[in-house]
Amino acid sequence: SIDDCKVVELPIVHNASGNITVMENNMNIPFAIRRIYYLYDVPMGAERGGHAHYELQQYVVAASGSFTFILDDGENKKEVFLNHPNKALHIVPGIWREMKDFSSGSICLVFASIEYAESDYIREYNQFLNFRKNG
Ligand code: T46
Repeated sequence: SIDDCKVVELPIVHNASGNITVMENNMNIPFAIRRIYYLYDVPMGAERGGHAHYELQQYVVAASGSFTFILDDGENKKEVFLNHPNKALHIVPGIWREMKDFSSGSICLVFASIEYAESDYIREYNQFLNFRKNG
């Protein structure tokens, strides 16, 4: 459910010349990373997402700027605002997501548990509700 989608604080290695945050399999991420992608140059007012995944889970980070995720498990919805590179949103499988309010120059960095496969997408909201109810 959306209660399993939590914002996790990532460690910061800080010194006078700046910060480093590390994503390392089996250290600070609860799945093995199989793919990384990032959204950028998102025009003002654009909305993305509008789908769920059967298997994919993700850690999502605002590497720069900010944006909002709307998460929906078929029963409840919540909005999560991400605006700092040391905060990761964990999205578990089977969650409908939409994204909005990308700030100018923002970068949405995603660590993903599986390779890209269109067959892992649910792009029809009614099909998503049916999947949530009946598996
Ligand atoms: C999510 C948000 C944050 C590929 O060819 N390979 C890939 O790995 C990905 C992610 C996408 N694509 C192609 C497939 C589509 O033709 O890029 C196009 C747009 O993909 P998608 O509809 O997945 O884009 P978003 O930004 O709506 O969603 C993506 C992720 O799929 C999604 O899981 O949480 O980024």
